[in-house]
Amino acid sequence: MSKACFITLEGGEGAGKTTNLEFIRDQLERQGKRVVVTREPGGTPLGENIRAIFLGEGEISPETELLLVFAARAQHLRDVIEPALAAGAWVVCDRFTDASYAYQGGGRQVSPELIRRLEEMVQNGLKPDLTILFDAPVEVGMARAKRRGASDRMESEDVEFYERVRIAYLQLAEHNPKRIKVIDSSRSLQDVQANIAHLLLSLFGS
Ligand code: T5A
Repeated sequence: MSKACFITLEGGEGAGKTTNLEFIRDQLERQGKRVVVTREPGGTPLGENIRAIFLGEGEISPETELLLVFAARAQHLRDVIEPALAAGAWVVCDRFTDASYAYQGGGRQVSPELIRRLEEMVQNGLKPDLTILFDAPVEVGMARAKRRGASDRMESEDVEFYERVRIAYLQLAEHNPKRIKVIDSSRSLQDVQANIAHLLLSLFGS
C-alpha cells in the first residue's frame, strides 16, 4: 500500500494499546514511513483540555460525553489528522470513533444513530484504513489497568459496563472485517507484537 494510511488502535481498559504504540511506530518507520502518533480524546491543545474534563471527576451525561469526544475529534481531524495524511505521513491514533460506538453506544447505550450522525458531520467520509482491536477478557484488562495505579472517571465503572464495551467492539469487528483486525491481547506481549508485525506486513504487501 503506497498511500499514507490512517491506523487506529482500539480496545477496552488495559487491553494494551498504549504499550504497543511505539512498537507500531517503529515497525512503520523501518518501512521508511513518516509517522504521526496521536490519541483521542486529545491530540490538540483544545482536545487535551476536553480530555481532562472528560476523564475528570463528576457526573457527565452520556450525550454530553458523546458531544465532548466529537468536539475534540473535529478539532483533531482539522488540525492534525487531515494535514498529516495530506502531507503523506502515516497517522497512528490511540482510539478514534469506534471507541464512541463501544463506550457511548455499547457502554452508555446512546443510540448508534446519533453517533452515526455526528460521525458523518465531523469526519467528512474519512475512516481509518486499518483498526487494530486489542481484545482481552474484561477481568484481564481491568487487572492490568489496576496494577498501573489510580483510576480515572472512565475506569471506575462496573464490570457489566466493560462487558458491554467489549461486545460492542467485537460486533464492530464482525461488521467491518476488512478494516478491523482483532488481536488476542490476553497473550504475552511477545505474541501480541508478533501478531502486529504480521498484520502490518500484510498491509505493506497489498
Ligand atoms: N473514550 C475515548 C470514550 O469513551 N469515547 C471515545 O470516543 C474515546 C476516543 C481514555 C478513555 O476515553 C474513553 C475510553 C477510555 O476510557 P485511553 O487514554 O485510551 O482512553 O485510556 P485507557 O483505555 O484507560 O487506556 P489504558 O492505558 O487503560 O489501556 P491500554 O492503553 O490499552 O493499556 P496499556 O497499554 O496501558 O496496558 C495496561 C497495562 O498492561 C500491561 C502494560 O504494561 C500496562 O501496565 N500490558 C501487558 N501485560 C502483559 N501482557 C500483555 N500482552 C500486556 N499488554 C499490556
